[in-house]
Amino acid sequence: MPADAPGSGEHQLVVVANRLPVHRIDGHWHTSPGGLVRAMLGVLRTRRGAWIGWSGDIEPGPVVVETGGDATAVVDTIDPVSAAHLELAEIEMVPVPLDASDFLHYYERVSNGALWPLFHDAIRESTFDAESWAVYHDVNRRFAEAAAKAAAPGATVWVHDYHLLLVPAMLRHLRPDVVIGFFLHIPFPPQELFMRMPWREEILDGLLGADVLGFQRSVGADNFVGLAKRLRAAQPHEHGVRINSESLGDGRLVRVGTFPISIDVDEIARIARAPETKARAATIRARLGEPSTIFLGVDRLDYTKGIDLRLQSFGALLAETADEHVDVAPVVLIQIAVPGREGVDSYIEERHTVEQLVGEVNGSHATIGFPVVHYIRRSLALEELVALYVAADIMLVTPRRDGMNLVAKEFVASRLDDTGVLILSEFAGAADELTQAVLVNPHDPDAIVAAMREAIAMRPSTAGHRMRELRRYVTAHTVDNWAASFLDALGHAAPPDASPDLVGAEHG
Ligand code: ADQ
Repeated sequence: MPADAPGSGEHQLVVVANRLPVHRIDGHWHTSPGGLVRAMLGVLRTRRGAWIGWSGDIEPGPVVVETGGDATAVVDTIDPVSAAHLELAEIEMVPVPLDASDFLHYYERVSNGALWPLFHDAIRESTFDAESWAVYHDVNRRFAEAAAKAAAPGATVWVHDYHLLLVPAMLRHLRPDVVIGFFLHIPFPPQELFMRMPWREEILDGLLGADVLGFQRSVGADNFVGLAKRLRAAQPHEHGVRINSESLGDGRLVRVGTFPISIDVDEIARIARAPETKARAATIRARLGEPSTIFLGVDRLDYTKGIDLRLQSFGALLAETADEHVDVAPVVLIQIAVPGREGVDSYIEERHTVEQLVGEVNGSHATIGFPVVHYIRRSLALEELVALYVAADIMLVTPRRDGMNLVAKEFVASRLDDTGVLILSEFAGAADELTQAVLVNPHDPDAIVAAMREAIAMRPSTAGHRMRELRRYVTAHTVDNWAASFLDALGHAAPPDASPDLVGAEHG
């Protein structure tokens, strides 16, 4: 499409994300859980919105590639468009089909094998290969084309996350009339790590196609601005950077900001308040034998989340207290882990590491009928998760690195009586906001043990004061506020002649 092509779509707001906000269970489509989806669907409904993303089905394609697992198996296909329509009548769902080769190269190899580890401080080695990158590029182009087709003249397009780093510039080329936002859910790495990326200039140029670039933490925004200066001679500006290159749109302002994501606080509080949830929490405590302290971890089974680190420290805590004959027992840890990305080797290894540690700690400290670690590797309904948040005494959130970490905020929002202690990694984005948590360096095993001891020993009045402060903060910073502030920034980026409907008018 030529650069001056008129808008061909009818949607004033278009969300572009790797996944559509629906998934299929037993052949039926359901809206995916999570505050992000709820917040975005709310905004899309009020603005004649469209959502562009992958349905999760792998289409039969011309290339079937060996992965060593069954991740590329071709599955049956039902028409995701019509099925999704049933669930989300007012929002247009635009599926971008992926075949087995796309899934392997775009999703597994580049997104989760190269970008994810590097953007999380290179805590696993990234693998870079040109063939996979070519597919990533191609898939990004298809997402950009779908967005270009769906967007009305002068529309707002909001692109999400590391799967789609090239989309902003591709879309700007196709549709210079639209306002483009990009939000990165994961950390943006320090310059020296980013410089390892073979495709560093292309990624930077891709992002610089946006009008507004949002990051979880200010450190990520600063890292980005530093790189844009270093690699593209961009001029720092009060609100971001000014482009200093013909091909990227000379003189154009790219706004760069910090937009810490949050949760649907009302939804979590509503569930926490329900009598069934309280009853379920009491049952959980009773089933565990009324322990003095319940530690809880809830994570995707991902090496960034530091599940192994907390298991090791939990084992060390039990060993130390046994040696000291200090009576902190019975103390238990419930670890919920959602499986995922099982076609990527480092995830298979992480699962083995975690499961071996669970066995070791239980082998050393369990008694008949009383395991000390209760490990559940499956996805749970939100109601069950909240019951666990309510039942627990101490929440362990110890990622090696995390963009935000919504579990920390969900725990806080569940603690309606202001009891409980949150132990939170300094390396989670949430640490910038949840400063009344017990902040810990998860790379230091002794520090985690010390934090666990501090949390166990914390006076109820101190814990109550800290939880009250945390809850006040989370209640005042919801996912709706987050979406509104990003759309507001996009409104400021819109050209002055854009219609008020396009510029975040309802968020003022
Ligand atoms: P994630 O890495 O997926 O997200 P996180 O922010 O912790 O991580 O969110 C996980 C979500 O999954 C939570 O809402 C939680 O309730 C849910 N969940 C966890 N375990 C579950 C289980 N067993 N069953 C059901 N649900 C479960 C990425 C970034 C984060 C960033 C978010 C949002 O890596 O840093 O906070 O995006 O931007």
